[in-house]
Amino acid sequence: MLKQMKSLAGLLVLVMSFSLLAGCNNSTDGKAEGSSNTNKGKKIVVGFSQIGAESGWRTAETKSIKETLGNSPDFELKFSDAQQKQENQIKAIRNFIAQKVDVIALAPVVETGWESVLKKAKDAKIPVILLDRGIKVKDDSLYTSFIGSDFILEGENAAKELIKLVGSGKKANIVELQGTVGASAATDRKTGFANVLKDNPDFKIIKSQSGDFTRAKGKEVMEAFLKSDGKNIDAVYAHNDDMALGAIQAIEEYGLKPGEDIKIASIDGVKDAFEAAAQGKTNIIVECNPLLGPQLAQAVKDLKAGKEIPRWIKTDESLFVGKDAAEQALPSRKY
Ligand code: GYE
Repeated sequence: MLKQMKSLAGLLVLVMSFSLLAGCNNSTDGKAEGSSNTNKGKKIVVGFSQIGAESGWRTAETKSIKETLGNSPDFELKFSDAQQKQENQIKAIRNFIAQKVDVIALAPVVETGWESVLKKAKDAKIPVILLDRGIKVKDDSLYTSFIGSDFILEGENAAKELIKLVGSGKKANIVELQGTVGASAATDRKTGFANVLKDNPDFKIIKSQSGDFTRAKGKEVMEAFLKSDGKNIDAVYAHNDDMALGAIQAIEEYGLKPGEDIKIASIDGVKDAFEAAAQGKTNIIVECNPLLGPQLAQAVKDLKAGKEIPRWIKTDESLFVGKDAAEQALPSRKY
């Protein structure tokens, strides 16, 4: 009996301390979420204005930032999704300024139109870090740093690989699926590709239109291209994988074989594109790394510690051509 009572008491103590612990955890979590006072002076508050969720790439970027900054004891992340609209991003930045965040991270949907809101951030002494896309401003001091890829190089690499694949003595009619109009990622990827084509006049862009970086629009535009130019099309250059994946569907529905009858090159490196490449449905993947959370976290920490951070923080990226390369890389793809 005594033995039983003892173990019952032991159990009670255990249960009580457990619920105490759990209660403790809950209340700190609640406070951390609800009021900023608890952690003021400790956590670095970062306001992130994200473009939207138009592509697999962007979803991966959001996840990386939420995982790195959202789960860290060093940061408090304020996240805002602009649903592809610049006006929403401007509103979000104004809110971040009003909330006196420590740093603003901005993934700008387009290149122009940022001057006045960024001037407000500068006047409020809040540094702005650009993430993944660039902007055009007369006053370079309106942002501190850009974290992201070299889109011109990506476009050049896509063109070089496509020429190699088709054969440099051959001719090819190419259709281009552009990204969002006015986005640096679209403008520069177009420029890079065109740079290489200038020296290879047998490779011509016969049609070029925006598919807004989405799968649905990529498919829609490709359907129109096939309707007007059909079997005359030798290759597709898509500014991102999602549009290429839409194009693959359109080509199949048209009755041709993507990756064989029509060669495909695109940029990003999302898993779905690797899966399509492993099946031979697309040919060239130029990687563009969306996992920018750790680099953003480091840049913000350095900035707050008074260190100078590079004007352009680049990411390591690779190229994948053909079925075998895709198959080999697939198991280790992180996004
Ligand atoms: O390639 C595309 C996304 O800005 C680099 O935006 C980014 C691009 C990316 O929607 O998939």
